[in-house]
Amino acid sequence: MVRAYVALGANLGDAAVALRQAVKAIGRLPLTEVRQPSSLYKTAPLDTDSGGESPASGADYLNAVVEIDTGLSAPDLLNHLQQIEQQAGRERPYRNAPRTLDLDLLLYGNGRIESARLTLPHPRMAQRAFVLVPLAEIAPDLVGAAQLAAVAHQRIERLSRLD
Ligand code: PH2
Ligand code: MG
Ligand code: MG
Repeated sequence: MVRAYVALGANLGDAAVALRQAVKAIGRLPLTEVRQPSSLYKTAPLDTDSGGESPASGADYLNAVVEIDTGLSAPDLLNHLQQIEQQAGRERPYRNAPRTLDLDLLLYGNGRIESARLTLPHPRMAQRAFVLVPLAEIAPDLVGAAQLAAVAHQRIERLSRLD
């Protein structure tokens, strides 16, 4: 089994329901168990295409991170995560369009991968409070104080438990 972390995000439709259902769906994947979800967070939308992550227009997101143990390979896990996105009605009309559900693989053990489909660790996670803050909640050893300080200007508010 490999310890892995998945970031969840949504800013279209009932995002809280989408994130809760996604955690359940991840727990039903073959060879996979959810160890713990973070709390649910409300976050300012960021433009993640602009190099540094700058403010974007659009609705606030709900974000969370879930810790799992999995016997799936990283590419297989990614396939399953994309299936869950599709079942949640995810459409991709353009890059960074508002989404009913976005599942991003952040970390897969100590795995380092650079393929066309998948880069691990997630190359931009350190720039995003909406990833680092929930990750630090459930895996404090993985996030340094300096990393959190670097994204402290990004708006993020803890809402409630996710489970
Ligand atoms: N995801 C994006 C683009 N911008 N902003 C926030 N706050 N949360 C996200 O999950 C997010 C975003 C692309 O996946
Ligand atoms: Mg994604
Ligand atoms: Mg994303």
